[in-house]
Amino acid sequence: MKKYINARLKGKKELVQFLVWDGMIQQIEKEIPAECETIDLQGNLVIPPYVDPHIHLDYVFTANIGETNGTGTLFEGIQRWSEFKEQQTVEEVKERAIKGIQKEMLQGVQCMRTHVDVTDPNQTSLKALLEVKEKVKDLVDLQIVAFPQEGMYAYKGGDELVEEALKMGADCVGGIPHYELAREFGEKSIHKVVELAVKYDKLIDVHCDETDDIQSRFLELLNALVLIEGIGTKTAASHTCSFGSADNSYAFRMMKLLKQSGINFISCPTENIYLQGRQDTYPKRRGLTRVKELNDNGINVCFAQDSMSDPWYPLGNGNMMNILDHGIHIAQMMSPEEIQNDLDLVTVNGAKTMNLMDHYGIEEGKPANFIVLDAKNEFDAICERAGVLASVRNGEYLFKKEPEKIQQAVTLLQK
Ligand code: 17E
Ligand code: FE2
Repeated sequence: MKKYINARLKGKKELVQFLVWDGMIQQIEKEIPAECETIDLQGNLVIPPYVDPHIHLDYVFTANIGETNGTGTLFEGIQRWSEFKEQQTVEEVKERAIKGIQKEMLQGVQCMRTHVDVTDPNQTSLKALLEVKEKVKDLVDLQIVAFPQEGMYAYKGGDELVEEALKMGADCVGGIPHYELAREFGEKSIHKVVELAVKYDKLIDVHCDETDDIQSRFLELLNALVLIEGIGTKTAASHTCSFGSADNSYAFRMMKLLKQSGINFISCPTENIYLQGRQDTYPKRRGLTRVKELNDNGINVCFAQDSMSDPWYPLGNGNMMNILDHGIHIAQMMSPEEIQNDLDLVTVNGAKTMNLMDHYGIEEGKPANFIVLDAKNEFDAICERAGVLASVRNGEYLFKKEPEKIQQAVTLLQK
């Protein structure tokens, strides 16, 4: 049994204690009299672990292996990846993916959803990621999306590869309608995604409308289909960049329908501010979906990393505070009330998107999974881009570190 004392939970002024036994949070109270090992959290902010609900672990650290992406566009990224992917082995994918997970884990992430390119008759990436998932299962919740990077209907047999991947053990059905050869094929792919999700009882996560082209409105169809099937809350629309460029009257109508289905949104702020707007001169669009409006309308929206050094995006380091900082700037979410809740965008909102709420959150009866930030409150955490002092899973440290210390040589303010 362990007792954590002086924990500052989100939105609470008073410090609390919590008792952990058998990897679970047994009790949260102001004062718990139990005599046992006691860990002092020193008034720091304790939040549920960071969630990265959208990453491509089969792509990480491949940015500079072949030709680099000279135009910085989504489409050249897909082309560069296509040239590269045939040469990779299961062992190489595993090694890179583990490196990517390790990087995120050591910065407080405990839940990840990875897309895996299944447009490969050998299923090299999927085989690797299924092994990795098993290997890391005690350290992170890892979900796998069967993602047809080169389309479902852009060549023959694409849809069958997605179905095969689901049978092999992928958790979610993916799609890329804006990349299909014609709008009708994009629509067909969305129908197929929903059909497969129902048939195999899987979650849905579609790369949806990752373009500035306002004619790309596959979100509308995806939302309508999952609404009718009653599986909106099991569905995520990733990127939805074109919705950020959409006309207000269209968005107004959509907001109501999106709320009705319970669909979740994943925005990748660093990725899409970098990839989108490439055909604009000036003014230049931001490429992000309507994060602030979705949030204001009570629609679940979260942020994700998407890439770590891949053909789409040269940087990316798995630091969710970095993603959050960019996201709230680009989406303009910095009112006092928004700052109070911004951490939700990289924690609980991601967990909801991943359908993890049966075991996610700092509550009695849930696993003792949490991180300790080097900050005393939400404002300081965001303003200072607070580091993660510790990550605890099932009551055990994944890591802990000392707060940063500087030796001050010069004093500016004299008493
Ligand atoms: N693939 C894709 O279609 N879009 C992206 N942003 C990445 C991969 C990273
Ligand atoms: Fe992606």
